[in-house]
Amino acid sequence: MRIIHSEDHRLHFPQAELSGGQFVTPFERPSRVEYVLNRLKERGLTDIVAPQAVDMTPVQALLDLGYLEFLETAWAAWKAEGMAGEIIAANVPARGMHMDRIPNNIDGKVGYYCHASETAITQGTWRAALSSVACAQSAQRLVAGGADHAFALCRPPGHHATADQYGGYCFINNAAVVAQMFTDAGAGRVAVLDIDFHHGNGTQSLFYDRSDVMFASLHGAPQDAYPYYLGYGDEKGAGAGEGLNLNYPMPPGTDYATWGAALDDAIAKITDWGAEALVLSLGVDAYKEDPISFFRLESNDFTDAGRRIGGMKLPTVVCMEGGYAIEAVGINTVNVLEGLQDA
Ligand code: OKP
Ligand code: ZN
Repeated sequence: MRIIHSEDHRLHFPQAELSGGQFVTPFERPSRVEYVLNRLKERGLTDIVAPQAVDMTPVQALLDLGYLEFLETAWAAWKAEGMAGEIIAANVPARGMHMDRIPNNIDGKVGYYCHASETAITQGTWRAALSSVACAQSAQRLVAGGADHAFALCRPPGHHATADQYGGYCFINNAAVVAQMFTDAGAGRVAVLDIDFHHGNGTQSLFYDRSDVMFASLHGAPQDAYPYYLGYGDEKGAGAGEGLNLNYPMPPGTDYATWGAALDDAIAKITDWGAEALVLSLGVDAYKEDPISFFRLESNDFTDAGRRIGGMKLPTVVCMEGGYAIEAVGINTVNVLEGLQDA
């Protein structure tokens, strides 16, 4: 399996994340990628290449142009306003306020385009986000060209990013861009399967009313887990997308028996629907030791999950999402990839 990786992910590393009322070193940090790369090499997965240049056409087709412009220019505007630190949202439009009037002031704009203030924007964030989507796009081209699988070692991750909001460590929704590229190329049915511990609210919202992309997500129940305000089981899609959004919210302490049953259900529905291609949003934060999550998967469960997903025999683009138990991130990620290949 070819792996697409860019060093430019390092351009995004905020000094701090707001967590529990304190500024802490971000959980989503560059060393996560190092652990994955080291494990890939240890396991003989050494076909690692840099991405081709980013193609903005599908990105612009899918996302809000004002949002993209904001991400590209926010740092300069923030600094021009004399702000001393990194960009952190301190205000957001809330109940009873205008949701669709965009302020001129950069501090107001930041809140408009942000849904979670733990995520900072830095000088290099835009370029890092573009390198991440470039990895995903190169992986898509390989799979569209006939490869069974390709792994985009995306960082920053993408699944919380919507058409016009960043948050949850995500800026551009890499997996959604891949799905869009498949449909642009003529695929009538593309499935996005999201096994990150957190609900893929961005991916859900981007495809909620579309008949050509099915979205299935296994995640911590929103009553108990970020992103809190989306991801309930009764969110089933709308209009032409009715029935094509599948949420599997699960409670604290969920183990592989329960999680694996949800996975099997999602796999059966993707298969019955007749998906032609699969995008796997691969977070490994369902792991028992993850510092910000509450499922109980063991490392070998990730291998089994990879096998079950690989059993669909669909052309598959894997996009890296979350996973914060730093040393196990490499093992668990590569376990999924090996399971996929073995299936
Ligand atoms: C991104 B991905 C830590 C709370 C962190 C945001 C979690 C973002 C997860 N005190 N909240 O889905 O792994
Ligand atoms: Zn996650």
